[in-house]
Amino acid sequence: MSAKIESMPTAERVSRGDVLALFALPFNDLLARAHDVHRAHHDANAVQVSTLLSIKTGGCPEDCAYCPQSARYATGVKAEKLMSLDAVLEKAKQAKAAGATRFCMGAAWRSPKDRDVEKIAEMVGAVRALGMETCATLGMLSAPQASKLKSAGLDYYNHNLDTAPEFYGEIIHTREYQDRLDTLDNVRAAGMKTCCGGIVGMGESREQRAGLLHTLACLPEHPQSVPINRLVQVAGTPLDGTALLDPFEFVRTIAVARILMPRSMVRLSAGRAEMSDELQALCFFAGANSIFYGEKLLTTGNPDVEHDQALFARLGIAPMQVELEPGTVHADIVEAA
Ligand code: SAM
Ligand code: DTB
Ligand code: SF4
Repeated sequence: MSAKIESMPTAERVSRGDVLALFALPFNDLLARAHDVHRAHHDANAVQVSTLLSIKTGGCPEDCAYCPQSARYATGVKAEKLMSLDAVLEKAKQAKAAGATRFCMGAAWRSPKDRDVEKIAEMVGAVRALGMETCATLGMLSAPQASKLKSAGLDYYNHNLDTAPEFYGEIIHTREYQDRLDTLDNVRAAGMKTCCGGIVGMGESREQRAGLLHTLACLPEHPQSVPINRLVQVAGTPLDGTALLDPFEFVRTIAVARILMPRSMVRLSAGRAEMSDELQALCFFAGANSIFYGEKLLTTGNPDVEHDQALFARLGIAPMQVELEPGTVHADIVEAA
């Protein structure tokens, strides 16, 4: 291993070659290294839990090749209208009662209209008043829209780079990589935390997985939350039938993300329903410390709450407590599962 990699305190000094060298380490060396970084910056036995809700499902004009919600693919997902405030609030209360500390609202939009942002702002305020952290993923945001959401109390905005710049054009044709970077700039400038990661298992090469992580680590600031999704293959999408990624390569991706972005929360995101408990445990050891919790992601399945609670108990993992910014409502202590 090169001295440069041994003493890699910040990603700014890291080249894509360095990232590839991490991927190429013997598995045990990579995991030991990632776990040390994890312990140095986080409680290794605490995992943050967020619940997702699709507040506006399907009918999306974009052509993301992985996505069941694109109107271009026959996936059986029905286009629905934006949910009402009351219905969203009810779901947030249920999520809180089940033990989630963050509520993430997702909409199948290219970008929201200003009148949509008004409605989402109301939802954000109401969810936050429950004492939950708030997150939204609504597509591209302008600077004024980002400010409006920040003022409403939105803690995190999720907007993924999805993959390496050079593979992106094979997956999405309806918006540019730069559009994504611009939205992230607007979110950061508004003072919100970014939740930004990508998807692996889309047929990309290891070099391209390294390219995704390298790009994330070279953003002006590391995203506070880095979701690593394993492609959920959905019939009707162009990526259905893609060769499955070696599970150890997935663990390596988590480990490299942990080393490159030591302080970020690394989210073991979509794809858990298809993972064994043992694979998930390896991911937690490699540095994953947040998950989506609840039976559904946006349109696809996620492990049952009871299953996740049992897995946490078997591993001695406790759900992380919420830490809302000062001056805002504080959540009750969430009982460990
Ligand atoms: N429409 C908005 C957007 O694209 O930014 C927000 C919702 S979109 C569903 C949020 C993210 O979900 C995508 O960027 C992608 O990373 C992830 N995603 C969507 N479909 C997926 C799938 N089949 N497997 C894994 N991740 C997926
Ligand atoms: C993210 O990175 N993954 C989540 C969340 N951010 C919005 C979405 C996963 C979606 C999986 C496919 C579905 O359920 O529709
Ligand atoms: Fe639309 Fe988002 Fe799905 Fe792309 S990922 S098709 S933008 S909902």
